[in-house]
Amino acid sequence: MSSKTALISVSDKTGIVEFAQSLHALGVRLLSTGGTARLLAEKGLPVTEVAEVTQFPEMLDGRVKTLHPKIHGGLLARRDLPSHVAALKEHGIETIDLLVVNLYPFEATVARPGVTLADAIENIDIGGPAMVRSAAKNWKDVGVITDASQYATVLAELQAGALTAKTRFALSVAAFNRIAQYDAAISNFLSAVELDDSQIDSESYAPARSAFPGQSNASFIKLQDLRYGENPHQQAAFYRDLYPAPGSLVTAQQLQGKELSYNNIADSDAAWECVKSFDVPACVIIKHANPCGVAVGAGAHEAYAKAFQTDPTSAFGGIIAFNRPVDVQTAEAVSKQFVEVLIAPDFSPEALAVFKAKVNVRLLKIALPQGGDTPWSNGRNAQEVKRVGSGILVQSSDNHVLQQADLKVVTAQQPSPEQLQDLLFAWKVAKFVKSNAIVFCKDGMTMGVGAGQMSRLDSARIASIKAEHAKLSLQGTAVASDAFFPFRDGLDVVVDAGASCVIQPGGSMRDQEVIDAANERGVVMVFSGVRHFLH
Ligand code: 93A
Repeated sequence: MSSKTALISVSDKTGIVEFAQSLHALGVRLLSTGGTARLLAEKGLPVTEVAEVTQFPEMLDGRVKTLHPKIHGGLLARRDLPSHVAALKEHGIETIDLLVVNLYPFEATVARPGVTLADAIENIDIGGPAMVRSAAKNWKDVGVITDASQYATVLAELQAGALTAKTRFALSVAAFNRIAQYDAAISNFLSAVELDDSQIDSESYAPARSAFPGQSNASFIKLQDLRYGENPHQQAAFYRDLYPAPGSLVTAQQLQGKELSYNNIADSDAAWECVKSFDVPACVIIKHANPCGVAVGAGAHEAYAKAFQTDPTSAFGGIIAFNRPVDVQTAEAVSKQFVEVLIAPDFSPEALAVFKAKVNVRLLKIALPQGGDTPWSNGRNAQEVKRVGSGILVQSSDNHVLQQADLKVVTAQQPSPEQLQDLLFAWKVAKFVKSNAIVFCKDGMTMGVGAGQMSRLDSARIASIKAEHAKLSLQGTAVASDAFFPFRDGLDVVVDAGASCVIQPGGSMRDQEVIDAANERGVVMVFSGVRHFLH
């Protein structure tokens, strides 16, 4: 590849010196922009500055560096068209055969908390994407590198002679993908900015809420390929939002253990979202996306002991989440059971030592969200997406939080303060149980969970069978039903099992029949006014 020319212009300079050295060793002439040229020259490489080629200095604080016919002509000219070749000659333009660009770090800039609009704007790369598009369009004659991960492949082919057409085309496609992703990041960020007139000229204006949330593009970054999907014959990968909500699963740090599987990730999310919803120390144990034990306690240890008691059989191989740091006492208790994933805001060094020997246990540390109101935490990620046929269903997340004041007591009998506590706890848990959900609770712990049944009656029956298996008495329990009882039979089943109070949305045509049944059986019933279907 002698007498070939490469133009190198990179913001992230990782690996660029070694790559340029290898190009130089192959006899490739190096052109470069200011900062990149300085670095390469420092390392002793012969490099020509773009400014020398264009006979124009970089100007406007670097906003105009490569936007010049001498550069774009060299990238866009078709080598097989005599008219193009003649035009190059007439204007003294030399061809560029390889373009190496990575763009101003827009995504990293706007991911910084408190980023200003001015900072974000300054990090919108103009010349870089323009060159990338030129080179990618002219893929038959030009190779375009947009990511450091491509250096090795490209180098290997150049060392073997030249880039193959196949590789050049693949690089072109990757380049357009990168530009699309970059532009989506810009459009996403700017769509979330609500510009206040008084702040238009302010350099330090920090973006606020989205003015047109519906306009923003969803934009994802691949975190990793997964070994397989829900089943071994399915392929899978894990992507994250460009702007993850603080305290969300993708912000987790894995401290130890095997790679997370597809099902681990799905269940961990269910566990973490549920445990996060409690203010007091809580523990959630998940199996197949459903809680099989949820409890609150004086601390993590007590919460775990109670949660485990709900359904020790199902807890085997479960995913366990805490909303408080795991101490050594809790770690020792948990390590007695088979656990797939353990999630907490932190682990004490002694707790970590307990799991040292259990190399397969995956430990995830996730910082609890601190609140805040940034465009990337207040709704953008609060969208849920489900694939159906050749379409997608999108909805805002179910983030309804029931307040005590929202409750409507519909029976003659009023709830005691303890019953109220248990009803609110049961309701909180029911939101995270797949429909139809029936959840028995007492004293801040689940006593029986019926999940994912096509009939509410069956969920109620299963919940009491589970309590029986766990040798728990359902006498005096509070029950939550995620949707209304269409008939009195569901209520009768839970009261027969021992429930003394029930929370349900209400709103059935036969509400009166169900209320009469509750009065007749002498139990308390309250309406929440909201439903928590979960599929
Ligand atoms: O400010 S720009 O939009 N205008 C340009 O003409 C231009 N040409 C290259 N940004 C431009 N670049 C970008 O500069 C590249 O995409 C790359 O990210 C960066 C490299 O600058 P330096 O070599 O000075 O570090």
